[in-house]
Amino acid sequence: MNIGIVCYPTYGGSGIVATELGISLANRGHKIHFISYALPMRLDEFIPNIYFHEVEFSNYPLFEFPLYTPSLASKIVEVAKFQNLDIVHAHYAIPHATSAYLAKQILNDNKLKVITTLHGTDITLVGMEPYFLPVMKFSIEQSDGVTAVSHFLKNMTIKNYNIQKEIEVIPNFVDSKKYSRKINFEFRNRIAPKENKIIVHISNFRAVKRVEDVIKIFNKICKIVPSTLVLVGDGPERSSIEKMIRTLKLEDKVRCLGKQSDLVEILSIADLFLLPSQIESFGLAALEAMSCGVPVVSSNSGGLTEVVINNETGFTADVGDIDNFTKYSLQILQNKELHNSFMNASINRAHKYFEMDQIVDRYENYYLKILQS
Ligand code: GMT
Repeated sequence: MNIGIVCYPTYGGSGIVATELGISLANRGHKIHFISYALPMRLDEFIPNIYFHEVEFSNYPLFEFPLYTPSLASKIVEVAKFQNLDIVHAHYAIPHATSAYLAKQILNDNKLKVITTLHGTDITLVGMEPYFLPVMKFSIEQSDGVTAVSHFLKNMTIKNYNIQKEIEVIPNFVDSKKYSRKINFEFRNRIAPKENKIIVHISNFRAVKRVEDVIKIFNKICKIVPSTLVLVGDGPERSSIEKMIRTLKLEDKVRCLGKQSDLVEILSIADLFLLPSQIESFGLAALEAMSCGVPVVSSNSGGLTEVVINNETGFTADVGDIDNFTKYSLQILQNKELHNSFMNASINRAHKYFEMDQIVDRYENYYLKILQS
């Protein structure tokens, strides 16, 4: 198949899923055309069957804001026409599903199918704003196929947008060959003293991730168990988080690494992964940690409970319940037997239910179904 993938190229789950899916489909012989305003993050080497088409947009002085939606639609029209696309797969609805709809109308080609994958805040937060809602509802309903990354997100979409359309749940995935525990001891000893436990948090440091809670929980843990906190990622909350670390005098115990490309090396040295988000439609970072054998303590909101199984692969707690997050974290860090059991259960769950090949099969079959519709 000739498949156009429209995604955000930045450090975020939807872009990562789109890129890994595209690479995997390209390895299966499909021709994949990425369409975005910059090269997606994990697409930094030449891969046969993968092409990148950059969306350019005007900065003409009359426009106070960049007009991405029509520029993207025009680029989709061009790529679909000259590369003979069968499918345009839009990851994250805003504005990708809208631009894809527009492109299909312009092409007036019923054979071209538009598939939209809903990822998270496009439904749970941003998409609910009154200035987006009618356009989102319309764009989702007009897509030839719609998938959501969790049952939670599917139900929320139906409820919030009153959508009658069938939504297929295809969960996110992990490449277990890549995401497996490989400890680099030299790196481990550079990050923390030998006797310390290592706690990791990875996110794009937005308010929804509640990174402040990570610091509050760690501040309690490190008073009981010698430990080091490793923070990976960057975003709007980073400066205030670093200020909080200084105020609490935790500078010696917290490593703020910023954006990192080799997450496996970092996850492989972790004893615990913390994800206290306000809401997650799925929680890809938790799945990648589990695949590397790291027990996760997360909030019990949204789709996280479809990934992290309470008292089996880790623990889940109410959003903002710092005491319980701390209690559960300490249980894992202080009980080797429990840690090992959660570690094995995490690896098994990641591989049994979320293995890349199995999920990419599901996307491939879904494409075929929509093409025949
Ligand atoms: O919605 C976001 O925060 C952005 C989005 C993204 O594009 O990075 O993340 C969402 O999609 C990921 C991939 O499907 C999910 O693993 C994340 O849980 C989800 N984020 C939220 O729901 C907050």
